[in-house]
Amino acid sequence: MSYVDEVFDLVVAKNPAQPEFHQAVKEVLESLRVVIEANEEAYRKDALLERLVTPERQLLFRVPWVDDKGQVQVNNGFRVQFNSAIGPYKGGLRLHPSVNLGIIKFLGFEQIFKNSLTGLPIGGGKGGSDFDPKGKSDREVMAFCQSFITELHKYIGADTDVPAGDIGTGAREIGYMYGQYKRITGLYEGVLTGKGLSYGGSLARTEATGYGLLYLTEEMLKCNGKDIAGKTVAISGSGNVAIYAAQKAQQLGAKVVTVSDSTGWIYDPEGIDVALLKEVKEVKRARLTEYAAARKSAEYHEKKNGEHGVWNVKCDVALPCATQNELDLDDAKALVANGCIAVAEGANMPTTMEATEYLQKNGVLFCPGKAANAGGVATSALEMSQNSERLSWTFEEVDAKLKGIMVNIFHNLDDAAKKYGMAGNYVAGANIAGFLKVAEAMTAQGIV
Ligand code: NDP
Ligand code: 2IT
Repeated sequence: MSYVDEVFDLVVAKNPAQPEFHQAVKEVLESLRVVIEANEEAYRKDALLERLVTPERQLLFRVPWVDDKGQVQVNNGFRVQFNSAIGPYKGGLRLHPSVNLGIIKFLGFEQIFKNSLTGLPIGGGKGGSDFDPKGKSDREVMAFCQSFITELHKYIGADTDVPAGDIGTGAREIGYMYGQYKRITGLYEGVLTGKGLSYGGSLARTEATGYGLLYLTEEMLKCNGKDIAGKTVAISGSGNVAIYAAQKAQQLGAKVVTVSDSTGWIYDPEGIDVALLKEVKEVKRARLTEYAAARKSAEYHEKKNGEHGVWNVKCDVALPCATQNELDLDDAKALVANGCIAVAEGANMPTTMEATEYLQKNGVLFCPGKAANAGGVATSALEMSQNSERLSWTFEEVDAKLKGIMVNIFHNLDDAAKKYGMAGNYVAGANIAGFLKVAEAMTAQGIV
């Protein structure tokens, strides 16, 4: 049996009931087959793949907190420090009731290659909790965040592990966590990114993932003889990534006609009103029904039977920006039938493997999340740099660096795909380019 197949079987056997982790590993290992097989004995002797798929450290902890009724609640806390070959662990914290160890491991594993692709010195990590911030008061969210960081603070630091936002973790949560970290340790350091501007945050970090997604999409289209201007874009989600993806798409001359949340979706043929969307989601923390109520041109559709809705709308470019496995084979068929030319993932692993293969086989340009959404973590690394030198850069400076990084990422994966005989396969290109740097660093550092 080939080394790649052996290691995949091992991952399934050793990590039962973690389907998302298996899925992420499978996609990466399939892409790496050609690289590994060219040098199989050396990699096997060093157990390089076994080390790559095994986190350096996994922290599981209890998070007790008191709700507004005086009742004690208990959540599970996670931090997976996956790989530090090229820099301190770096990656977000997800707060969502669906969070479990397998989901955090899939996200941490993806983060290794994403962070490598940015070209910046950051290793891979991820964390979070099954806490649901929805419907909680600010005081309850603060109580949770303080309890969470009271345990986690022992294992993180500006030069060891630097968490940030993800689903359910935005500026409010990062602020509460930062305050508690500082109070316990007495350190005013860049231990978290996505901080507020008044206490060490970076300009453009809020916008970075969505903007970066569009910079990369623009470059991918350009290199394939196409232009983002004038295109119709379907976006899923209505959180941090979706909002700033919609804003940048419009600035680049595209029309965004959909957004969604976990209960429903909007079709707005006149183009999404981003200012209204921000008011509904960022200020009021309300449902999309409020967007529809305030805008005549918008249709609201309730989600039924797990359907995803937005992918049935006619579009040129699709940008999944909500969560994993939200674009399946039926959705891919609908996109192709409607003439979609490009899909770029704002979320982590939003497209199933079958859907990805179908899109690629049907000539749709497809850029995976570990490249397309890397602008968020790249700008987090720029926040770390600013914190280290105790200076703040202008919005224009950070935005220009972000754009340079995204354009560079696209060319790196395009070149890697060509070099290994898979021109246009950006999934393979991203996995190979991300892997090679990490593998070289792991090999140079010996058996650790
Ligand atoms: P937010 O919490 O700001 O927004 C998440 C959005 O996705 C909401 O609209 C939410 O709807 C929807 N959503 C979440 N879970 C589900 C679900 N299970 N089913 C349907 N809809 C869901 O998160 P972000 O925008 O930060 O993150 C979105 C994606 O982008 C995630 O995959 C994340 O890992 C990825 N990402 C984020 C980065 C960042 O910098 N924030 C960087 C790179 C990737 P509702 O409000 O109803 O739950
Ligand atoms: O998935 C991701 O890359 C993030 N949630 C951002 C991580 C970060 O450290 O900014």
